[in-house]
Parts: sequence; structure tokens; C-alpha cells
Amino acid sequence: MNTAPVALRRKSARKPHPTARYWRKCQVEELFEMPFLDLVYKAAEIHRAHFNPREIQLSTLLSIKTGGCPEDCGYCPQSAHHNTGLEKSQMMDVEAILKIARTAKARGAGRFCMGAAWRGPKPEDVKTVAEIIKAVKSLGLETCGTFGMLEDGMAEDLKNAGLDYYNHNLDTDPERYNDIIRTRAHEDRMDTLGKARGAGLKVCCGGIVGMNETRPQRAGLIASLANLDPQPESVPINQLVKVEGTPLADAEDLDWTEFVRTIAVARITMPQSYVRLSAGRTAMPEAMQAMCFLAGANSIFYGDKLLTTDNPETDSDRLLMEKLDLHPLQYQAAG
Ligand code: SAM
Ligand code: DTB
Ligand code: SF4
Repeated sequence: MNTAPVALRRKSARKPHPTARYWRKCQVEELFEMPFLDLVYKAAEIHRAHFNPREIQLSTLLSIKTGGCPEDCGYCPQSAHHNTGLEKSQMMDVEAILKIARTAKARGAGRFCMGAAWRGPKPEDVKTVAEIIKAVKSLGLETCGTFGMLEDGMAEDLKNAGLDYYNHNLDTDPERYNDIIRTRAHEDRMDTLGKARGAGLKVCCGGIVGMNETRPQRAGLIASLANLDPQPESVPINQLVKVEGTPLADAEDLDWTEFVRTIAVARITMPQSYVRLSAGRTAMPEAMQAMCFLAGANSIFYGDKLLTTDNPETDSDRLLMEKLDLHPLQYQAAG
């Protein structure tokens, strides 16, 4: 059996993560099987050993190029393979993006994440997004991009433009990857993650739960994330947003305790990562979100929209944070 963590280093510049260990899927499953409150308690203890539990990292998302994507991801409203009625749009211009980024900053976001519905960018797309990244970075925001698969040299160009994070999710258990997405393989994702690391970008990598997976398959997703070496700095855990017209529109609802368990297991296996309570929050009562924060989530998407679907209003999120005595993590721009 292979017991080595999955190396994401291409140029071996980084030392192995001090907590790097290999998580077997069955070990992650054992965590899932713990009595619910014992699991939450264990995760809360680990959270408190590594983070200030009052601090929540806030990322605002913007879709800078929407819809018409050639990939066939079964969950995604932006895929050209599904009939979701979504209106496609061309790349937004830099001034319109900056206006939204300024508002996000004024509302307290520390990171601005830009998404594009591409299989991957073309060389001319990289030039365009590099200009956008430079401009957003100059506002004093952390920058994150999610543009799909990268060719050689692209990650370096994005890094040089001032990109801090690259978001590229593993999305589901590697063993069922091609049940959900047929137009690429899990290995393609690993390749791009390696390129991002090799260029010195920080990695944001997570997945989706609630796609009719079994608990062992949820454990497989978390194990695949925890075995990345180094572990991702940010781990978005999305609850599937069921969109009419996508193949997963009628997926079974996941019980709320199972979602909280997933957050707790992500916290335990990735103690130093920011675990983001990501898509799906509009369907989550406040008490459930509070339980996720107790179980180690310390990041959210903050802003009225995700990419194409709704997210809670910023005012209600501010109120929730007030009620829970949580405050935004302050991002200090270098220099
Ligand atoms: N095209 C790029 C890619 O796939 O990497 C970037 C954008 S894509 C929309 C980013 C992520 O959004 C996906 O990896 C997936 O985790 C998440 N996502 C897409 N549709 C979703 C949905 N309906 N519910 C929850 N998460 C979703
Ligand atoms: C991530 O893990 N979740 C975000 C972000 N990374 C890019 C996207 C969620 C998308 C939800 C569906 C939509 O709004 O289109
Ligand atoms: Fe395209 Fe990304 Fe949506 Fe897949 S998840 S269809 S790659 S935008």
C-alpha cells in the first residue's frame, strides 16, 4: 500500500508540512463513525489549538466569465451540457470588477475570488486575468482565481500578476470522479494543483457533499484532500446547490448532522487549514452554521451571490457573526 502523502511539489522548494501524515480512507471513516458530539468536541479542541476560534476569514466571490462551459460537471449550472436557463456572459471588464471588489472590501471581505467558466484559460485569457488580478490586488485585497486547468507557465504568470490563491477542487471521492464528471479525470486536477504549488501559489482545494455519495465516499474525498502535500491552505466544503436542469438536481438531501460531521473531519485531518463553510448556506439554519463553526469551520463566502446562485445577504451574515461573537479575520496587505 502506498503510504506516502501525495506530493504536490514540482520543484521541491517547500519542506514537507510538519503535520504531514497519510490518511487511509478507513481511518477517515472511523472519524465519521464517532459519536456526533464527541466528534464535534474533538474537532473544536483541534481548532482551538491552531486558530483563534473567534476569527472568520471572509472571501467574496465573483463570476467574471459566466456559463457556456465545455465541461460536463454534473453539479454545475454553468455547464453547456445542461439546460439550466442560465444566461452566458462574456468576460467582465476590469472597471466593473473593481467596483464590486471595492464594495466587497468596504463590507469587510479580506479575499476576492474570481471564477471563470472555462475548461482552462487560453494564453490570451491569462493575459486578461493577469491585468484584472493586478488591479484587484492594488486595492489591498488578497486575490484568488479559479479558472480551470492550467498549462505549463500559466500558474507562474498568475503568480507574477499578484495572485495569492488558486482554487481547484477535487470535488468528490477519486473513485467516483468519472461518475460526476466525464470530460476530465481526477489526475488532471492533481496536475493543475501541482502546477499551482510549483509556481508558489497558495492552494484552495475542497469539494462538494450531498451528491448522493455514501459516507465512505465522503471519507474518500476528505482523505484525498488531507493527503495533498502540503495540505491546502483553504478547504472549501460545499453543500450541493441543486440547480434545475443539472443531472444532480434531484439528489437526496443530506442530513444536517452529516454535513457537520464532514466539517469536523476536515478540521481534524487538516488542522492548519482554513476550512470554509462554502456553498449551500442559504439552505442552512443559523444554528447549523453555528455548529459548523464550533466543529472547526473558520471561513465563509461573504456576499449576496456565489458564482451564479444565491448566498446569504451580507447584512444577515454580519448579524449572525455578531450573535456568535465572531469577527472577520483582518487581511494585512504586504508593504
Ligand atoms: N471552472 C473552474 C473549475 O471547475 O475548476 C472554476 C469554477 S467551478 C464553478 C468552481 C467550483 O464550484 C467547483 O469545483 C465546485 O466545487 C463548485 N460548484 C459548482 N457548482 C456547484 C453547485 N451546484 N453546488 C456546490 N458547489 C458547486
Ligand atoms: C468553491 O469551492 N465554491 C465556490 C468557489 N469555490 C468558486 C463556487 C460555488 C458555486 C456554487 C454554484 C454557483 O453559484 O454557480
Ligand atoms: Fe465548467 Fe467549472 Fe462548472 Fe465544471 S464546475 S462545468 S469546469 S465552470
